[in-house]
Amino acid sequence: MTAMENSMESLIVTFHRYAKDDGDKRTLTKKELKKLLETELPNFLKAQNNPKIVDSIMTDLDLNKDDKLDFEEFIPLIAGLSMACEKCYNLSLKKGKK
Ligand SMILES: [Ca+2]
Ligand SMILES: [Ca+2]
Repeated sequence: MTAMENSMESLIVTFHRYAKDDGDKRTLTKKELKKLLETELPNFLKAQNNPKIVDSIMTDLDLNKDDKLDFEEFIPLIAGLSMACEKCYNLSLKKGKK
């Protein structure tokens, strides 16, 4: 597999690993989302410095308002974070060139 295929697979596997906690592996409850963020994205959580961040992520992403995130609702979070990371990456590249 290519690196990109691996990244996609690891997203899917990670989603399901946390989603299966309550027996329904197709969706993340708020509790499962919190555990995923705390374990897989601790630096992101720290940077937010907001105890309500999990609630607001949930509200933002849960398009059909069932208080759960399916994979389709989860992906925009990763896409958004990737875009933010890419900006930081570009900034650090520029700094590096000085
Ligand atoms: Ca679940
Ligand atoms: Ca939902």
